[in-house]
Amino acid sequence: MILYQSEIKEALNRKKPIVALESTIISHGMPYPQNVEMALKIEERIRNGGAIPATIALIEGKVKVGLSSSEIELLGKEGTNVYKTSRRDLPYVISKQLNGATTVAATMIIAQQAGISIFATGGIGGVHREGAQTMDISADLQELAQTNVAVISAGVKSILDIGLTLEYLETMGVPVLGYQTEDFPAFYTRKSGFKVDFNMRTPQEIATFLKTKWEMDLQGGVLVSNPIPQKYSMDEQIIDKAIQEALLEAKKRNITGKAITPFLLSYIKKITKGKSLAANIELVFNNAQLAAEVAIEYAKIT
Ligand code: PSU
Ligand code: MN
Repeated sequence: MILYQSEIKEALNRKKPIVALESTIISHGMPYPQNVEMALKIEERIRNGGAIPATIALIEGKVKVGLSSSEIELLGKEGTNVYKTSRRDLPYVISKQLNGATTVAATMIIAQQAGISIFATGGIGGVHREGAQTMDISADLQELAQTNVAVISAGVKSILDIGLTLEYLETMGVPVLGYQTEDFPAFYTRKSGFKVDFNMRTPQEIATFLKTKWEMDLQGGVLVSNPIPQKYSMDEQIIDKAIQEALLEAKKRNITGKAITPFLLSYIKKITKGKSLAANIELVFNNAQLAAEVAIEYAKIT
């Protein structure tokens, strides 16, 4: 059972444009209090863009679509004490009545159940480096293969193996769109050295693509990659060096599994003296803006 904020319930009934937002980015992806500021501001950006924001999380085991500001504050303040919840964790967190922050995968599942097709985030999980040996492949990829939600992200961080991540998506039949770019972006920077499948010039083109896919009953999501704006993008050498150092440190400390991404993010922030966090926040806002535009176009044609 899903608990909807009244504004979202009304928006769903009236088929207004809605953008889903995840909550792991709040609790595990950024430090307090910047995480709470980001979470509140992203909602404002979506509203200013003409759509309704729907931040998704589990509060005392209840599936919530739309959070109050005190619930957002709770997730941000509690940070990694909140249960990082992906597909496999949903029944545990719900039956134990825990607070859970939803990953891209879990947010997609709940968004689809709620009838929300457009979802904005920062970056998705992917195939980790050495993933061919460790088999550390985020459940986000498998979710994109089966759940009908478009995820608007700034590409994939090079803490992951970007090439293998794209190969996996191709195998699973997940289209990778670029917004006004041929290049698949690398989160902190605008280019990864890999190409997107299809370059989309307008939010309308993206909306038409989505409608066409789902009208054909082709199950699964679409990854929309939206490069970080030039003025906020990081120096490639600085970020690459920070990522290398963070990966070494994670290995030294034997950090694996679901803890690895949060560890790398906070370590990279430390090495870059906060620059990576500032870039992360800006790219999230940029994705929210595009997601609002796509949601508006999609609502017009469906
Ligand atoms: N990348 C970020 N920030 C994040 C995440 C990824 O820059 O907060 C989170 C997202 O919620 C994503 C999750 O779905 O990490 C992937 O974790 P894992 O690799 O354990 O599946
Ligand atoms: Mn993993």
